Amino acid sequence: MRRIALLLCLLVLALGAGAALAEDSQFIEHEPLTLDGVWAEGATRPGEYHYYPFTVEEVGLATVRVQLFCGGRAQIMDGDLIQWDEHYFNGSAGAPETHDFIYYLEPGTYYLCVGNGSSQGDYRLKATLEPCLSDETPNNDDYLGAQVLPSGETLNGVLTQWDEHDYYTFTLTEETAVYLTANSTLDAAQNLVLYDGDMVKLAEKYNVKGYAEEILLPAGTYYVDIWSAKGPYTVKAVYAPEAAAPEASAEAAPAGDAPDAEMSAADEAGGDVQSDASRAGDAMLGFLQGLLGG
Ligand SMILES: [Ca+2]
Ligand SMILES: [Ca+2]
Repeated sequence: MRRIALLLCLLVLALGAGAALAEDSQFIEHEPLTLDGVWAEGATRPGEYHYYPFTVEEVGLATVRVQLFCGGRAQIMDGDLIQWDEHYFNGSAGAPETHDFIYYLEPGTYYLCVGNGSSQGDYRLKATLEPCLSDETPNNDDYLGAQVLPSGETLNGVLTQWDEHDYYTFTLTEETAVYLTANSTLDAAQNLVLYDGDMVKLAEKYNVKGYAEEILLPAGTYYVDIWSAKGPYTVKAVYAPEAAAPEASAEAAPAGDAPDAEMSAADEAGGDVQSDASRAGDAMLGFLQGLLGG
């Protein structure tokens, strides 16, 4: 009799252990989340982790909207399942909580994961991608992989989530008045730094919104670094003789323009702020000549 009781005890313990195992973390991979703004619906129980892969085909601004009708957590992860952001929710069936994950992403596969140890209830999520123009080449994160900035060509770039720097380069065969412009439509500042061939900093511009200046530079190689706030920008350098005479610049700059010329020129012309060049250039030229010429 005692023996049977012991066996029963062991059986109960074994069942308990089995139940505990069943409540362990469960990795559930769902169909990929399409970037078309259509809701994917689901439900989660404690210990369940619902993974939704999504693929970004071209660089752009991704928005993943997550809505929980319960408490819980959502994580956004890269293709190696390394989380870079998370949000804790305190929703309920009658009052869902919503969170948007918004990031500029490079092409690749990413994951959105819903669930944690205690989360129980319904959720839904949807994603969209706003593509950005980009002329970038790979490996431009440092000056060794700098992308050539052809004279007179406006290049589009994007500082994405893991982009610390985007480097561009141009080479002068003789002393040249380089007309350098950049623009950004972001509210946050993107900055520009000009380096010489030894990566010695020559000039720095905080917030390139409507940036334009003419800089007299000796022969040599130069690097332009765009960094800081995430998002798209344009950059251009005019340094070849044939492209150095902007035909329309005189007409493009009405006399007696407002002092806030940087902004208005940028707004009207997008990335191409010709009219701003003469003003900003004149102002900066003397300073830079002093800086470079001693
Ligand atoms: Ca980069
Ligand atoms: Ca970039």
